[in-house]
Amino acid sequence: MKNIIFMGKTSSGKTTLCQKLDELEIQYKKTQSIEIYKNAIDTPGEYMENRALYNALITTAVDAKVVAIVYDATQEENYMAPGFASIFCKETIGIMTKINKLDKNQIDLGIERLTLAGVNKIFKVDTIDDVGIDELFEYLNEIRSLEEKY
Ligand SMILES: Nc1nc2c(ncn2[C@@H]2O[C@H](COP(=O)(O)OP(=O)(O)OP(=O)(O)O)[C@@H](O)[C@H]2O)c(=O)[nH]1
Ligand SMILES: [Mg+2]
Repeated sequence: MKNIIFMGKTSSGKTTLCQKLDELEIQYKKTQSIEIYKNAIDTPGEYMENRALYNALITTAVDAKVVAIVYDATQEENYMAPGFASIFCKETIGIMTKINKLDKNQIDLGIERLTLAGVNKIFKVDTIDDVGIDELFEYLNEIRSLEEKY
């Protein structure tokens, strides 16, 4: 079982997070289908943008301990339906990316949307500038060690 599955709209920063977690070179690569990394499961943005593809997200999420909704507040559209997190029946977190590019209004709106979607916890990160990544990784290590303990 993988630690985390990333889902969120196109260009929200899912693959970049996968590369960061696996300590790979950060390199742009459009995700065309579900991809398995050492520490994470990556999904294409289209799966979040098209409700007909939610089933693929639900079935793939079974193989992860935590669901992460990756939210890019530099994009105005919101693809997260209220209560979206409840379809997974497992710990669901929100990760707001590109935080260094955001103003306060964008951050507040992002928090409101992620909260409405039903996430348990929100991380604010900039994967490229290495902001907030340590907190996210610490949280993932905690999840991993809890799992080993019980
Ligand atoms: N400044 C900044 N750029 C980011 C961040 N995360 C991702 N990017 C950039 O955003 C672009 C898209 O990132 P990806 O990680 O490929 O996005 P994705 O969510 O995997 O997109 P799809 O595969 O299309 O679903 C790339 O050019 C990244 O370099 C971030 O935290 N800060
Ligand atoms: Mg991708």
